Parts: sequence; structure tokens; C-alpha cells
Amino acid sequence: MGYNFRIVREYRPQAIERKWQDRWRAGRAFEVSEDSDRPKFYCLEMFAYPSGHAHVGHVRNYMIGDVVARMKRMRGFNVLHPFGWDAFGLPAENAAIQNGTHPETWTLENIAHMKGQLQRLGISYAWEREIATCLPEYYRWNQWLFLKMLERDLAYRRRSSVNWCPSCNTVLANEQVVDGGCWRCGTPVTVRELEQWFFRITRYAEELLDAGIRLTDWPDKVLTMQRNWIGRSDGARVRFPLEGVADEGGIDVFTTRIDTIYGATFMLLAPEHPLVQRWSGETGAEALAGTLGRFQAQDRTARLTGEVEKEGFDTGRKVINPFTGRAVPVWVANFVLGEYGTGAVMGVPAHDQRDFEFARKYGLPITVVVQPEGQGLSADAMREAWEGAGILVGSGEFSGLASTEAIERMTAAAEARGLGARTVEYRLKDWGISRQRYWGTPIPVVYCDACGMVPVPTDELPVLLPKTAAFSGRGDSPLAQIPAFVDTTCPECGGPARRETDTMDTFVDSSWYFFRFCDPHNDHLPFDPERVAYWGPVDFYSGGVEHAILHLIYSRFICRVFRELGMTVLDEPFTRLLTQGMVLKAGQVMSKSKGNVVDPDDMIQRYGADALRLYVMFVAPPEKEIEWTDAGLEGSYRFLARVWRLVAQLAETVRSADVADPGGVDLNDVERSLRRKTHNTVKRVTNDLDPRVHLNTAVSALMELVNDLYGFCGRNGSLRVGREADSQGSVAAVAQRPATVAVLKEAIEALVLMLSPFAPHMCEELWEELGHTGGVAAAPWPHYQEAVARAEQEVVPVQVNGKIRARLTVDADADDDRLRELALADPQVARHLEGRKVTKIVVAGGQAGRLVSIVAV
Ligand code: ANZ
Ligand code: ZN
Repeated sequence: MGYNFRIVREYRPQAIERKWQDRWRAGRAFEVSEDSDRPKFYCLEMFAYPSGHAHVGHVRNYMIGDVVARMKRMRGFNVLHPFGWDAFGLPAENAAIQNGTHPETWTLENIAHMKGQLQRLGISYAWEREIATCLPEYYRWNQWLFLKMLERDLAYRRRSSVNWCPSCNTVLANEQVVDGGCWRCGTPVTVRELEQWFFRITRYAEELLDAGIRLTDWPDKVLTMQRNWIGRSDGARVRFPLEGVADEGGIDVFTTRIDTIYGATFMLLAPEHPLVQRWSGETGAEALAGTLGRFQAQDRTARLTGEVEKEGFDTGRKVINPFTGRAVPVWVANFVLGEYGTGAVMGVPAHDQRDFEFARKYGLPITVVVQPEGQGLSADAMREAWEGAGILVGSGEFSGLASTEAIERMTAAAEARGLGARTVEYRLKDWGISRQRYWGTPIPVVYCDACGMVPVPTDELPVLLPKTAAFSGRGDSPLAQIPAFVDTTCPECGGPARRETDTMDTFVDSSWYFFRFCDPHNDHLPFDPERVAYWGPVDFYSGGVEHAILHLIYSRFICRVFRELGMTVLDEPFTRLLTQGMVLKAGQVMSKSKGNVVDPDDMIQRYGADALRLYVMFVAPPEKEIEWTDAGLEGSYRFLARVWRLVAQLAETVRSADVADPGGVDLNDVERSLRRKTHNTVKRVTNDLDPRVHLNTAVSALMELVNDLYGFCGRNGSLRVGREADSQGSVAAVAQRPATVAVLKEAIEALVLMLSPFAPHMCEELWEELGHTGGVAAAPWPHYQEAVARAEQEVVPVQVNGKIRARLTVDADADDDRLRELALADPQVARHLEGRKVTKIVVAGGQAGRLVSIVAV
């Protein structure tokens, strides 16, 4: 029977994908345990919020991680590649309010559906390690962590403001405030002060900032965002005494521009400043109190960004500018923030734009004290503040100094006179973790009339979230409405006590889940330190850039908390970070609300999971956005079908190869060229994948190899192996030339191995067809030989006394001595050397190739 007519099965992904998914599961192919004989590799994608259905934009990240995990496994690493669910949070509760489904039901159903989606994509997860943060076996360790932090003063309680809907009588999360109104009823949102819990992340501000510099495998963009978020500011605190009440001290301001202090013509306090709060309570202060109420009700982010109109109120009090000795008025201003610096600012209208606008609006004096070089500023003519540096004027003994120098000298002077001190301020605030919500981790403390706040003893954990709750979206937080939950006994005195009804921010859940994956079923500790010592840190972490700040800073912080608890020695949880690009459709981000989502299941039905995976990897580098097109997916499918036909038709030939190593036999030109292509492709793909993760260029290299293979074998489909090789169009020719079969086998096997991280199901099937057992997922990654991968022949120019006299065509692996020999033997060169004495022969190397230079006298 002629080989040309062998009928191969058509590529039908649906028929093989299920089969391999079942086999992987049954064979526990991706489950791992610690193994000190192999290097470990922890590959993690940010776990998923179980919103319902994952679209291809969501799953792109998992596919990227899967290619890395599969490739690393083949390269001999013991790979931990787990998955789980960030399962608490507001949407579940909103769904309960809207359609009565219990948040737990909603969440667990969504998890089941999405897990199925991921399994149908063939992602190589260690599913036995799956975690869901809404289960008590997980969240009890949030509670444990909270209690440990409480012991160390890393968790504390203070009053802080929340959004309040006066109509629903309920606290609103920031996401539930839409255009300043309640998401349910539209009533304008006001501010309420409540006792809330905080994690003291500011204790680590400096370390988080410093250590950021060492995260060399993180995108610069993310590091910059974190640096700005932490926001270190070097400046000084300066005290302005209150006029007339010398004993009562004064008001401290924080400034980065003490050089402008002679121009401070007023002081501005935040509405939240304690003195303002005190003054507003005094009799006759109704107008002040009214203004404060209005300011505090203004959108906090708009106040922060300065989007709201700048407004102030004169308190009627005065302070003394300690450098000029003059009394200046104290105003309250809506754009001064209570939580930054000291909550008080010296107003320097000539040199700060916000102060300038404020002064113009309220007719406050403007005094220029810094002159930019070569300009003469005058207060009356100014149209905006001069914020740059310059030479000080009207600044007493400091006049004539340049700004930088003045900052040094004036800070020293303030310190010497006991007026102030050099300080560093951070934008980073302590992390408010209290949520007045149901679907989260209950905070494990109780309040007792006799003992006050009492932590729940760790052996009584978990504090279980009660199953039933009313979800009206109105009134107190849902937990506060369940007496069976609230009413308890005090662990200290046994008297009646009330439980804390706040739950934790879900960012607490995600701040340490990567440790839990190392030991997911531990029921006496969050994790065994030894297991984290083996698996940690995460070597490759990928996810959306929207987590550049909160999740990634909180995780770095909590890693340090576990370090403080002696549970890990790690400083940083994630060595390498990749932020993947979005998937767009018709130029728009895919999202349910835009109705432009592509469901992976639809695509799997039409083209198979492998084509979908390959398409998403091939269309762009992982960090870049991709524009979804069905045509692109179809192209990937066609490529896979092409590989399928090629390999399936050659499988029998490859299996029958009796020369194991094509390196050991004589090859003709065509064979040698295919072999070079194979080794060169292995080299390219290996380097593209590890460590660069240039998945798209790796796929292009594989496509080139497939083209060359088709060229080698003859035209599409007929695959007359050996036709180009030795001009005989039959399989018999192959049999006669073991070398052809050997190079073919090497190429085909390398192709299937390297394609397998991208298209794992198809490659498993083909690998088996090629006669291998044990699965491609566990097969070793192909090797390449540098010498074979290099261009085969090299053209080397030969100079005699600086003039090119010949060009040699040599084997690329010929060494320099051989080159010298060949150069001297060349007839052209020999002619130019006639009657001369060679004094030097140099072989110069370089990117462009080698060159022989002969000097003769
Ligand atoms: C006087 C001054 C003069 C200032 C001048 C700037 C320019 P960064 O770099 O962001 O730390 N400031 C201090 N506390 C504030 C608060 N709670 N709310 C709003 N603004 C506040 O900025 C520090 C500067 O921001 C400080 O320096 C202060 O204004 C203002 F020509 O002091 B400066
Ligand atoms: Zn008590």
C-alpha cells in the first residue's frame, strides 16, 4: 500500500480534548508534592472572582500561565500551578438584594460553572489544591491572621468615615456610590463616622518603597504606580503658635517648601482637623459647623483630586508665622485633607497654585518670596503661582539664597529654635479593612460591657458566617440584623457580649492565598512554614494591571507580617510579575455590560480549546492588548489541522526510524538543512519562552518549522517523503535512507513537544501516535546543539595588507586555526603573498561574521 494514500483521521478537536482532560485528571498529571531533588517553580495566575461566566478576556491570563507552567514542567521543574476563587465580595450580596438568591448559592454555582470552563480549556491546574475564600476552612485563617496582627498592634480600631445613604439607612461601599448618589435609590450620599478596623501598613511604608527597587522582574509601570501610591515626601513640620493663647501651643503644618514660609499669609485647616472639630462645637459657631458638614459631604475623591471648586471659611482665629512674626488668619478649606501630613497647610499663594486661587477668591494677601532667575515677579501682575525654585527675596536673613540651599538652612533654623523638625510623610494610609457587609470574613472580636473589646480566642475559630440573613439592602449591616449571631458571651468574663458585625475587605483574602496554595488543607495553621519554604516565592505571577496597587501592595505587606510571625523568611511574595493586556472587540474592552463578550465555550465548540489557546498566544505579546477576530481564531485552527495532517501521516514512518541520532550519520544537503532548522527552532522557542515569555514569537518560529517540514516532504497532503531529499517520490525512498527518517523524526518530535504547551490536547494525541507513552506533558523539553543551530556555511573575507583578496566559503563550525589554514591555501591569497613574508594572521570575530586579516612584508 502506497504511503501517499494513507488515510489519516481528520483533526477533530472535540473528539480528543475530553479524552485527554479525563486522562490528566485520572492520572493526577498536575498534582505535585515537595521534591528536594528537583528545582521548584511556582507559577500562579491571579485567582478569579466567580462572577458567573468567564469570557476570553478573563481566561487569556490563565492560558498564558499555562504555557509557562507546561513548558517549565517539561524543562525538569517541579511545578506548582494551582487555582482558586476570590469568592467573597459585594456582587454576590447585590445579587441577593436584587433577586433573592443567597450569596453562597450564587457563588458556589458560579464557581462550578467557571471551573468547568477552565477545565475545558485544558489548563494544567493542580485542582486538588483548589481553594475558595468563602469557605470556613479558608476564612478562619483570615481571622487567625487578624488576631495575630491585633496582638502586635498591626490591627487597630479608630473612627473613620463611611458613605451613608440617609434613605436606605445603610452604609454604602464606594462601588455603591454612583455619581454621588445611592445605587439603589439615588439619594445623595452623606458621610458618617464609624468605629472601624485598620491594618497598620504604614509601619512598612519605607520598607515597601525601598524593597521595590529590588523587584527587577516587575514591570516598571507597576513599580512606578506603587512608588507614587506610597508617596514619600521629604519636608518639615513647622509650628505656628495660636495668637493670644500662647500656652495652648499652636498648629503644626507639613510643608515641602519651607523656603516659601515668609510668603505664608494665611493658614488652611482640613475640615477633619481636631481643632476645627472643637471650634465648631463652641457656641456661636453654627456657621462654621454648617460649612464643615457641607465640605465633608463632598465627594472625597473629588476633594482629593481638586476637582471640586475650592472653598473656604474664615474661622476668625489667627496664628503667628514663626519666621515673620506676623499674625495670619486661619481658614478651613475643602481641598486640605485630614489624613495627610498634619491636616494643616501654610497658605503661600505666590508659590502654590491652589493657594493662589484661594487667595484671589477671598482677597487674601499675596507676597512673592521666591524670584525665578531672570524674571521679576510682582504679586499684582501674577496670573498664576510661581511653583518653581528661585532666589529668596523678602525672607530676612535668608534672602539671596537659592531654594534648595534655603530649604536646608531654614529647616535647620526651625529645628534650632524649637519650631519644627525635618520629617518624611507618606501618602500611603493604613488599610481600612472594615466592611459593613455580609459576604465576607467576620472580624473575630466581641464587645463586652465589662471587659470592652475582647478578641475571640484562636481555638474558637472560625467565627462562622451565619447561613441566613435578610438582604434588603436597608438598615444596619446584614449581620447586625441577626440576633443569634450578635448576641454572644464574653470569652473573658462569661457575661453577655455583642459580636463585631463588620466583615473584612476581600483584599485580606487575596493578600496571602498564594501561601495557602502551598498547603491548602492544613487545619491547624494557615500553612506549614516548611512547605512555603519549599515552594515560595511565586516565581511567575500574572494578572491584570488593575491590581498594580492594592492587591500587590497588600500582598507584599502581609508577606512581611507572616515574616514577623516567623512563618516565612521571604521578603517578597512574587519574584516575577507579568501584567497581561486586555482583549478588545471592535476596539472596546470586552465586558458583559457592553454585550461584546466572547464565551470560550462557544469557541471551543467550533474550533476546539487548542485553537483558542494558540490564537490568544499568537496574536500579540502577552502584555499587549489584543483585538479579537473570529478569522484569527480560524487561522489558528487551520494551522493546527495542518500540523495534525503532517504528523499523523508521518507517524508510521517516524515510529519505524532505526537511526536514533541524526548527528551520527552522513546527511545530504537537504537533510542537513532541515536538521539545522530543527535545532535553530528549538533554540529560538526555548529562549522566547524562558525566561522572556515571548509567546507569540515562539509560535511564529514553530509555524516556520512546519512550513519547512512541508517543503521537505513535498506538497501539502501528498507528503512524498524523500522527494526533495533524493528525488524519489515514495516511502520506499525513505526506507532506503535512514538519515532522512532520522532528521524527520527529530524535527517532528521537537515540533510536537514545543507546540504542546500551546495546544496540549492535540500534541498528546500526536505524541501517542508517534509511539510514546507517559504523555507529552511529562516528556522532556527538546535540546538543541549550538553548532547545528548556527548557519551552516559562512562566507569569510580574507584581507591581505588591508585589501580584500578572497572570500572563503567555510563550514560554520570551522575554528579559527582551520580558517587560517584555508586562507593561506586559497589560490587568490597565495598569489598576493608571492615573494612576501607573512608576519601576522588575525581572525577577527563579530556579529556580522568572521574576517581573516593577513599582514605580509
Ligand atoms: C507650603 C507650600 C508652598 C507648599 C509652596 C507647596 C508649595 P506633597 O509633595 O504631595 O507631599 N499639603 C500639606 N498637607 C496637606 C494636606 N493635608 N492637604 C492638602 N495639601 C497639603 O505636597 C506637600 C505640600 O502639600 C505641602 O507643602 C503643603 O503645601 C501641601 F510654594 O506647604 B506646601
Ligand atoms: Zn466581658
